[in-house]
Amino acid sequence: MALNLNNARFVASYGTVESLPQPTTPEVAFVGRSNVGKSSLLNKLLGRKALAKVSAQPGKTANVNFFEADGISFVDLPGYGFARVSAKERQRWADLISGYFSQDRSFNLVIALVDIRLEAQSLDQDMISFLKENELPFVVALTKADKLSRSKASQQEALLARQLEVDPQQMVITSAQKGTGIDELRRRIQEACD
Ligand SMILES: Nc1nc2c(ncn2[C@@H]2O[C@H](COP(=O)(O)OP(=O)(O)OP(=O)(O)O)[C@@H](O)[C@H]2O)c(=O)[nH]1
Ligand SMILES: [Mg+2]
Repeated sequence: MALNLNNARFVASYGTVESLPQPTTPEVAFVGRSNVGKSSLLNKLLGRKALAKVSAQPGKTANVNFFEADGISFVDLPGYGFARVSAKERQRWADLISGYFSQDRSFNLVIALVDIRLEAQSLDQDMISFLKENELPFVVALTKADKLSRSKASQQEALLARQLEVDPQQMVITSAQKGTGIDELRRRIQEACD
């Protein structure tokens, strides 16, 4: 049956690893640097403008936020990297992200977001290495493609595939603004959660 993400709802926000709920559904998690577009892409996938909070200021998502649609949990994680928050807060986020992934959960798909405009950043490289080492199923969503021409976007895709050592088949060019790549991501989610 086709995935039906039309009845998405916010479940809850968790600020500590201990408070995370027991996994009862397949999970699709969103990871990536602060400001890369995690919450925006999640909203676009779920067809809702403001389900997850979006901000031009890096560091908007400070907790692990769970959403639910069609029996799948969508997990919006805080960004890592350059958000201007205290070292203590940054550590709390890092603990949340690694704590989430160290639990015994149903990791059906991780959507790893990378800004299509930049060269691979060391934090992106670390994230991809982490996903590979832990054998987590993942797809790389290259974000904000509306900011590049189509030819430049495919050039960047090839470059980032090389730099991150990811098969281009495992990458999807996306734009939360224009809807590029959303159908493709929905297909990947459906496959991963079947
Ligand atoms: N042009 C363009 N801007 C985007 C796109 N996706 C997100 N943005 C913008 O990028 C900024 C950050 O978006 P968020 O979705 O809040 O990013 P995030 O990764 O959730 O950020 P944190 O929660 O801070 O880690 C916002 O100003 C968005 O409007 C896109 O596809 N195209
Ligand atoms: Mg966010």
